Amino acid sequence: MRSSEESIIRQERANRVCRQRKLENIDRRNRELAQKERAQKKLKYKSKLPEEDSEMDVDVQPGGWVIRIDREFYTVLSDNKKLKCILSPKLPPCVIGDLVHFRLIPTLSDCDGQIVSILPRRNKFSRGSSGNEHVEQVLGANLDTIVIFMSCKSPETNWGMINRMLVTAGRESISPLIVINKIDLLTDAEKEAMRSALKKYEKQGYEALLVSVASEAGIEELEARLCGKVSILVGMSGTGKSSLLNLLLGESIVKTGPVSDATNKGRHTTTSSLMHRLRGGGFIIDTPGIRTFSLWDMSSGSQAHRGPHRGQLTGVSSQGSVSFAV
Ligand SMILES: Nc1nc2c(ncn2[C@@H]2O[C@H](COP(=O)(O)OP(=O)(O)OP(=O)(O)O)[C@@H](O)[C@H]2O)c(=O)[nH]1
Ligand SMILES: [Mg+2]
Repeated sequence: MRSSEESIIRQERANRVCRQRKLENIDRRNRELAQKERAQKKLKYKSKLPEEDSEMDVDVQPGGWVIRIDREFYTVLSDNKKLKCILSPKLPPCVIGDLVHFRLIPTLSDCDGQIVSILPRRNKFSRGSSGNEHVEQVLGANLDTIVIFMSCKSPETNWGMINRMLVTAGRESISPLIVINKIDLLTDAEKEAMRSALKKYEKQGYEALLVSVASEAGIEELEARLCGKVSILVGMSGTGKSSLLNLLLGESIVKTGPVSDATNKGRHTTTSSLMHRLRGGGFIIDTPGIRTFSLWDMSSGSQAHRGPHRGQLTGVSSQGSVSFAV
């Protein structure tokens, strides 16, 4: 194994320990807060919201994990409970995967509380927004794996998007996993051609899998790679991200939709990102399909890839072909 890879793995392990400690601290604080709440239950709540400045110190606020975002509401997983929160107007928007502190506000009628701080992110997966690529859109934070989820047909594999996502994952030192779905639609010869296309990536140290959610080919191996990790599923609409999720969860929880016959493209069935707990351990985020993935932060300093695949990938948008620096 290359030494740069070893150091990335070491770093990832250290990150995971660090995150585990943060979660343990959050659990401890939550228990302390629950004790306080029990003691306060006998007192009547004030009808007005407390001023934010008069809150308890942030260290004793309960903490949790942002697992869903619906417009102005954030679902925070805390102590195995899902709480609906609004965001303090003093904060920038949260993203899925953010670790946050919040305060419970029993006087609010349509939600449980308010997020009052966001912990520093250990990494983030961003793109240039589809409307304006000079504006950053963070798709997820505090991640172990980016699952670049494409289909081989219906819709066709977008190699340029795969390459740009690999570059982005490398910059943030997040492990990428290329998954090509719907291999049940390929002839044997087409499967072979796809395998050899992926070999180019594997030779450079990237992991790649061919799967079929429909026939469940390759799904066991994919599930094993996701086990115990925080992963995000990203790719074009219609590639089968939500179908995979339903298969992994063992029930049809997430809405899926057919690919358009006219355009061979997905219909953007999933409209908001949502994090799910995997049966074998770990979490996975289903995201809405994306039309474009433009690299975020093209400044010269960020051109040097910081990830395990430093400087190797050079071709970023050619259809069906990739190029690597020797
Ligand atoms: N043939 C075949 N079809 C599949 C497979 N996986 C998913 N599909 C179909 O592909 C279509 C799109 O699936 P979805 O799971 O909704 O795709 P998605 O990536 O979540 O799409 P968005 O939510 O729009 O991003 C559905 O009709 C699925 O039944 C597969 O392995 N083989
Ligand atoms: Mg979907």
